[in-house]
Amino acid sequence: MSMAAADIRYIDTHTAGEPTRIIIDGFPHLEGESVSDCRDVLTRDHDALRAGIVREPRGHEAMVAALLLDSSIAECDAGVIFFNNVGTLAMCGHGAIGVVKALHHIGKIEVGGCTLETPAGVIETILHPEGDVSVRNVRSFREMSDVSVTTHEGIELIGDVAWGGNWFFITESPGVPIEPSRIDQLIDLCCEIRTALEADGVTGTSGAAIDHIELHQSLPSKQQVGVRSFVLCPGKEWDRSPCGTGTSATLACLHARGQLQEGAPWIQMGVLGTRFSGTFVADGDGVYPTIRGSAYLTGEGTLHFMEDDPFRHGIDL
Ligand code: PYC
Repeated sequence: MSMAAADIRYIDTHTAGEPTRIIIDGFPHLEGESVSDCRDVLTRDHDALRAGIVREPRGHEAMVAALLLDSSIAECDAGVIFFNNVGTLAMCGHGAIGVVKALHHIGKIEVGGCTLETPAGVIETILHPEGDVSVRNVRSFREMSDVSVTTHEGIELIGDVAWGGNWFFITESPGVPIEPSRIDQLIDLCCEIRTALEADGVTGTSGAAIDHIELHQSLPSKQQVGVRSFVLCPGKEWDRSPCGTGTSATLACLHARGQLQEGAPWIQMGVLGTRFSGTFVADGDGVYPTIRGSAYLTGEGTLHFMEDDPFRHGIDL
């Protein structure tokens, strides 16, 4: 009889449509002084297990996972490493909202505050009595403004490079409406923008790859201050949620442009029409953003990875 090489216990959630698989037990121990160190160990030693957890046939290409760990920082309730179908993420806003709901579901936290250590830094969350969750993200900032890129099809775009826990290039959608019927077109466009940025050597701080592309379109109603956005994640998957780190990067750019005041409300609507609300506290030329949204439990169970299963490390699509 075949042996299970690993049994991984998980809780599945979605935040504004974007899935998060929260790993609560069974992942090999990661030795490191910080969650950021543990992220490096995960990438070095357990990349195949990462892929098996999120990819088909146990998951799907759009799935993001959140591995819960102990944190060595006294004020943190837990550590968390986020990963997707192609690798790890420094931070994940929708994922953090899902983690808080899962921690509450298993009785680890009450309604109220919960502090988490992520590879990008410490974040402070609040599970509100209404059930939605706020995340005060890591310091976010605009790195470069008015960067010009031209895709190989000759579309010229001007955008900003910003950090919101991940690296983003943010620009207006050049005439492609941000709506579900245009998703294939939006993916192709964002892939082309990412390729053009790479070709032009445009990076974040210290040569970091800009692996998230964010397109904006004005909201139809003049009563709401915000945008509709589309985010291409590392790989070729798009964020079903309005993207928490993308919303954070947007708030940093708005602050840098003087277009939104500290404390003023902001709405970021994703391609599915779901929303995050956002606000920020200014910190010099950067901001501490807070995003707020809702997550829902969708399942829980144990993943098996049998030794004789040819797809125990997922299907590399
Ligand atoms: O919500 O920050 C986010 C996120 C990053 C990648 C997918 N979602």
